[in-house]
Amino acid sequence: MKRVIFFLILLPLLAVHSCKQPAKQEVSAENRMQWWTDAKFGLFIHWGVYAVPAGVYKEVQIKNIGEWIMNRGKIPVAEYREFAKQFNPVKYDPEAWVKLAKEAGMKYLVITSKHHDGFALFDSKVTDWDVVDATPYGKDLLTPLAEACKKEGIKLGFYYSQAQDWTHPGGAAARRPAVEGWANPDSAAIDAYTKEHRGHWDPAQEGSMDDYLDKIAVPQVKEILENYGGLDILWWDTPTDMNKERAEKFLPLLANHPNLITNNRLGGGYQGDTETPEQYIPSTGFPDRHWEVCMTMNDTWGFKSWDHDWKSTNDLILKLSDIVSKGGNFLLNVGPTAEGEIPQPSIERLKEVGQWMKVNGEAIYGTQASPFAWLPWGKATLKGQNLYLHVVTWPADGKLKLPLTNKITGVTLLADPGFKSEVSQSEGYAVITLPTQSSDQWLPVIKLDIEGTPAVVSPVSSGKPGAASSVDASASIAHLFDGDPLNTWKPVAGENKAWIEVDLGEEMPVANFSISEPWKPWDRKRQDFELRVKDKEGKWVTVISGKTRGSGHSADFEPVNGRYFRLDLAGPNGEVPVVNEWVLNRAL
Ligand code: H79
Repeated sequence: MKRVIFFLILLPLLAVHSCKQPAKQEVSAENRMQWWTDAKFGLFIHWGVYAVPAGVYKEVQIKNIGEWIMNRGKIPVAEYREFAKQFNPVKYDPEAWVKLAKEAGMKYLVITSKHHDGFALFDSKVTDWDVVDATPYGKDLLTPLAEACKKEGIKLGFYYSQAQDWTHPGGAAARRPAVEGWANPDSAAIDAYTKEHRGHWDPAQEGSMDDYLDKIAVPQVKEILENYGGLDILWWDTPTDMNKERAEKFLPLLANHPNLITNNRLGGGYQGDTETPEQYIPSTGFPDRHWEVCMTMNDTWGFKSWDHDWKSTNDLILKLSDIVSKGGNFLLNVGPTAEGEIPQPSIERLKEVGQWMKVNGEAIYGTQASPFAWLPWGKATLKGQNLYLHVVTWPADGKLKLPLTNKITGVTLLADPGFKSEVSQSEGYAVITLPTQSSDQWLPVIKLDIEGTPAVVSPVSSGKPGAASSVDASASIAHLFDGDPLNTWKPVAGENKAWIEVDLGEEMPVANFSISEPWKPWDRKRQDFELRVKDKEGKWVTVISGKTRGSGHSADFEPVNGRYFRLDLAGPNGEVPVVNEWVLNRAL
């Protein structure tokens, strides 16, 4: 229900608010984030009009993620709006969705209140492109969901695409020219138009982005913040064409919600509370930031009828364990259909993950990152005097070796109360004797009671002397081995290839290396690396080579004996390579 009068009232109010300094940064960050860091596991829900075409336009399967079909299929605005007439989620059962999230062991959910197609799942007063005005269903979808969350004790987050909006004039559009076989017969002409028009593909999208922000995005964010009983999370997405001034249009609203958790995707240099690696697990985490991996269960966020590429339950559990062992959260997605049903394969997986969580949840909730730099057989989490060992590869000889010197006073297998085990401790290691087969169907977790805070064996490269082909004046070789993942080594400007070297002091078997790289959201700049070891004749022999992940890299390999190791690096696109921390781990 569009009410122009609303702007007239709202705009002066906003002007007054924007004079105030945003209070958000001033609220105690740790208290505000506590429930979130304890929660670890949440449900992402991508739902909207894109569930109607469900990955098919004009009988052609449109590649890529389903909620991007309008963009990838170059669908004109008027034609896309027609899909809304078939968006009739009569099977929508918000209470069942929330209960499913709960059964999976999730503590919060985040739903797309508006995605890049501009369609609102709520009753927005500033547009008729919403579920109430544009669909036969005609009811706000988020009110009953918010109520169900409150009832079930699940925290509530709304995703909101603040910059990209492909239907309201002036909204941004991130669009590259097509490379695939597009359904639209006017592909070449539309791609040419896209190039000239800020990514748009339909003249109906033209307009001022500032007007769009003032008239649609900012008022809608006010609506979602105020009309649903208070949000716990506001999940921005894609800062396309955003700048500081545009981002600041939203800040007065946020200042009114000091406990709200926001992510790093607003743009304009605002970091928000959380980093948001999308569709990948960072190899070393982000030690100075809260972070959350968001990921799909198949290969799309919004429902696609033809995507059956489901990750296994076991894979999802391993991902949760990996993320939590690095100190992050996991936001796992479902894409309901236009009828309002979560796909059956998603339901099955969530229920199975929930079975695992029922038994092993104490190794997840409220834990801290693993104190170990590396474990060859799995992951670990820590909670007070308990170390949880997530045994990914059960030892064939039944002997689990742990580089820990604390006294171990108890050993339990969470999945098996009758479990018996022996522990021997010597030379800085503990060896836990296990049955030769795990009794957990999925990832078995062993709980240790330990005395004192974990005293772990440092990586063999810690504090060791290094060398490099060159060192920039702002950097230092020692930064590579000092355990501080925030300071860097880099070569002098202009050197896009460089090497770093470490002397371990004596020959020893090495079986893993990791490097952490400076993290810039949306950057994902990959560096080429080649790890080499000096052999008996003094020749450098390759151990492993590849590309980093753009946020670090970690790899296991067959143990190699050596004292001197070297890492050859090449920066992306002629830039200098940069490394924060380089760790070599001894075979156990
Ligand atoms: O909501 C989900 C995505 O739609 C959204 N973020 C998650 C949570 C997102 N928006 N932009 N991006 C992610 C970056 C997107 C890149 C791609 Fe594409 C979209 C890769 C493939 C499709 C655009 C079109 C770039 C290449 C083709």
